[in-house]
Amino acid sequence: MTFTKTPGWLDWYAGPAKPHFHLPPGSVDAHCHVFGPGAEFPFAPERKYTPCDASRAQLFALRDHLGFERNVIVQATCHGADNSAVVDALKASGGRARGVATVRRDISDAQLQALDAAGVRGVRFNFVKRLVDFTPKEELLEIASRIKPLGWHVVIYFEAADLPELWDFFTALPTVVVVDHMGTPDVTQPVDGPQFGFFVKFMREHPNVWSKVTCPERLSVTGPAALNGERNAYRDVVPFARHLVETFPDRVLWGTDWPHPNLKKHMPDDGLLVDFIPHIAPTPALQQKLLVDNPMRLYWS
Ligand code: 0GY
Repeated sequence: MTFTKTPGWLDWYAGPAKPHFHLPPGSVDAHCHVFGPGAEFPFAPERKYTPCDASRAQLFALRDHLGFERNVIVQATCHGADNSAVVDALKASGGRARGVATVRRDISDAQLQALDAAGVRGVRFNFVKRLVDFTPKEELLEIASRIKPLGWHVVIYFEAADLPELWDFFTALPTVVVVDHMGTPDVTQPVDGPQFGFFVKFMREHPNVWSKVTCPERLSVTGPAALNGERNAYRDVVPFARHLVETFPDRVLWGTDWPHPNLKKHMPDDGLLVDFIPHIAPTPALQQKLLVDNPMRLYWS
């Protein structure tokens, strides 16, 4: 099957810089995706966007170029609840990738077991309306209760404005809960303002909640421009990510978000994204937790 990309689609950047920052040995890119290839793994009929292809081989080449050891591959919404492309990548990774799937309530126990055997360790519940249709909360709670015995966790993706309304549902989840992209703060608001303060409270009051300190390229208003010739792109996002890394050092994860779905203005250089890390995790001890210890505990133990 051939697919036509969504108009205005930005393809991932093919010539990333070599990072200046040297990742600690064993680092995990804990949020990335594969797209198709569409001819092999068709995109889902219910998708809200049609991306370019981004194959497992291209992901693994990026992993090696940047200096990562492992990947956590998150099911992208353009594949709906058909996890074949992720499972294929996990199986080809030689144990160096784990996955986060999207499942519906009609999934059988045998299918869950097969996903587990392939390396899936979580399910993603997506509340971003431009990406998915609404799924009833009781269906999600049922899924959460079925994946809990497998030792899996739930990844949640939502927009900051929706956290108050979703709070009761999130706090009822019986597993570890991993928030995508810091709960998508508006970074023009103060880091100690009410919006981000509410997210910090969510993490502080619930020790089962983790956050990915990811997607500066998605959240930034100042953008990728460097200041004073330094590699300090996306600097308006730094205080938010750094606050979480320093406050909850054992509950943060980092990832590239390659191949960066649905960016409208620019496509980041993944090498420069890696150079963002020491700005948000300024000490070797924090870097070790963020990049190695935390993802290994959640995905490989
Ligand atoms: C991300 C962000 C986005 C998309 C998806 O699964 C997806 O389609 O996650 C987005 O458009 O904000 O985490 O990759």
